[in-house]
Amino acid sequence: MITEEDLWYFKTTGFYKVRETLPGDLVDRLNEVTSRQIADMREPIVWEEKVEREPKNVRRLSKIFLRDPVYFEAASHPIILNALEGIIGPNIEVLTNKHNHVMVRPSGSYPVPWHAGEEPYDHTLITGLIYLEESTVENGCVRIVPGSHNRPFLNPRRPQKQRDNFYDSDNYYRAVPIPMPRGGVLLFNDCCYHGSDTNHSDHSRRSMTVAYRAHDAHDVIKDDPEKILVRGEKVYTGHPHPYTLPVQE
Ligand SMILES: O=C(O)CCC(=O)C(=O)O
Repeated sequence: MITEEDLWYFKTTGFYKVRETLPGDLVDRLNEVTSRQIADMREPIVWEEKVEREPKNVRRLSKIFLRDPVYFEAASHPIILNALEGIIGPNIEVLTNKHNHVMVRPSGSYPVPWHAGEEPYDHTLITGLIYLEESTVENGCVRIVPGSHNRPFLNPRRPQKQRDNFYDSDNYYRAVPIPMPRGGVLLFNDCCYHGSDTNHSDHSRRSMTVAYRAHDAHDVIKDDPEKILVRGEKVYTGHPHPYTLPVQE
């Protein structure tokens, strides 16, 4: 569980680095499955270069929860859910229609341009980055602009285009790099601006990206196929519609 002090920092900066790491054997299995998916070039894939479709050019594997159960095992690991429970409460869902991918980031992989995943007025969405490999400044670790989830100005959520210069942004000067160990888990408010630099090493830099949200207690329809409950229950606390007035005596 995260402490009150951790929660204050999370609310202020927008991110939280989980202290424990996932078990080594789970990370090994994630890597074995991922290596197979890359070798087989199993679609859907986002390519580094669309013209050269070969394993060394796999930038991102999409829809991972349909590929192998090991990805869901990692995404719903108690180490992650315990931390999330301290942030978004006991009823936690994983979204299958947001993120749900592995960033492979092969050697030379071009930057992830600065962006914020959600508008700051949206229902809080927490992004979980689960590291299959160590992430360093050299191999293009994620950089987050602390506090940017609380911005009071309506800047565009995606101020850059896909191949824009990573350094040509105010976000670069405001951000902090967040190196992470193999098996590490980084949680952040998806409204934060974030991005990652070119992978300057000669290895890949793999991480899973997962979207978590508190179950919406006001939603009447509970069987949304794009939301999987991973902890707690689908409670309903809204006022029923049509609203029935109390019977007058
Ligand atoms: O770690 C990275 O390279 C950036 C991850 C990210 O922004 C994403 O997967 O949407």
